[in-house]
Amino acid sequence: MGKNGELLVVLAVAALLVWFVPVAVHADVSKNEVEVQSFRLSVRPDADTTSVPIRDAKVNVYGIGTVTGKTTLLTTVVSDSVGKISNLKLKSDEEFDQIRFQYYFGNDERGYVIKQTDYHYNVNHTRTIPDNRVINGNWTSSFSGDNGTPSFYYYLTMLNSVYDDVYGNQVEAVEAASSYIDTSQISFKPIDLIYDTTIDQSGNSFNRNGKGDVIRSVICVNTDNITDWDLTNAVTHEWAHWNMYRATGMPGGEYSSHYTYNANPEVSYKEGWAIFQRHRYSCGLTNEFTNDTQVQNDARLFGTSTNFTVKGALYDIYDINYDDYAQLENDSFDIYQLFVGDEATLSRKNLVSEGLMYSLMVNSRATTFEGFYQYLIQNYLSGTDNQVLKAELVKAMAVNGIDENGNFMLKG
Ligand SMILES: [Ca+2]
Ligand SMILES: [Ca+2]
Ligand SMILES: [Ca+2]
Repeated sequence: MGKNGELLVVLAVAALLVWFVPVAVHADVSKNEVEVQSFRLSVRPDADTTSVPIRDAKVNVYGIGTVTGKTTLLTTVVSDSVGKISNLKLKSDEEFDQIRFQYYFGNDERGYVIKQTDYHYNVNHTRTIPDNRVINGNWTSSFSGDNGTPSFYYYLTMLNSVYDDVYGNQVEAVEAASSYIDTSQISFKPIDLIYDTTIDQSGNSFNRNGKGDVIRSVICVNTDNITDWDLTNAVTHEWAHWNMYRATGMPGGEYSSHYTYNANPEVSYKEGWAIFQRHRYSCGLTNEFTNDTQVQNDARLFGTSTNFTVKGALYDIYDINYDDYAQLENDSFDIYQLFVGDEATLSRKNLVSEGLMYSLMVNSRATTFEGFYQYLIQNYLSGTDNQVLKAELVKAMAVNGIDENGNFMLKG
């Protein structure tokens, strides 16, 4: 090859380089791909209110071709504990120039916030994909439409967070207790929450046979509940009914008030359990004075088959004597010292104790407080080693007017 020939080869190689480099770059930003490095969606009703992320929630991610008119589902994921989805490299057969994030208020594991038509509430956030085909950022929006005002969507977001916390706490508690008690019979099943302004009922409820078009067990949260406190109380109470129903077949049931005598002790137990769970979730082991001493200070409750009496007795099995509270009542029994005993932080004791109570509720299959109590005695306090602790339990129950067999002393 002569000099001219070599020059031609060099030029040809140079031309190839010039030709290939742009192609390689073009392949990196293919118009049928997108990279979601990080995306987070938060909801607020107005510019003056702090936004809330939609966390631990199902998210459908779509690619939309505005020219082709085609929408393709790219993936379905669950947002993390701060409402974020991240590190996704997504591809479609079609080119697309927009990306849509469809957030639901729940996930398959715990359930969703829905209407009584069984419609699953969701919100959509659509963005034009930038030239580098990378999505990265946090967005805050208000949503409204046929299904609600901006405030309503904000309450849906709060309800999602509350339910996420309640569910997570229960799962964590059972896990924490699993070293000390048999938890093999425990599983969690999802249940949806109906939050719907068209429901005509004053309170919240657990409906084992469904509600409206929903013909499966469901929880109804009244839409008058709009604060974090009210939503938490509603969810913890009805969630407790759902879990007891799964374990024992006990549905909700009629009662006049938490203070009135129930001829059927099953009513006092299942309602007392749900009130205990609601209260326990907010106050934990450090129960307040008025609550801890409620039963002995109210003649309607002491020794009588009422919802509050059972709640008080369950709380005393669970709570610990600590600091100033040790002198409040003659209750030196607690479930933690029976099953564990080792020192731990208050929050650790709280979690383990809740897991123990939940496991006893499930394992006993009890339908009355007496059944729960007898299960505890027969399985864990009948040995000669345990007579001191058993005597402490008997004393603690006597504070509530419950006898050594777990029966109401006066009326039950
Ligand atoms: Ca008490
Ligand atoms: Ca106690
Ligand atoms: Ca107590």
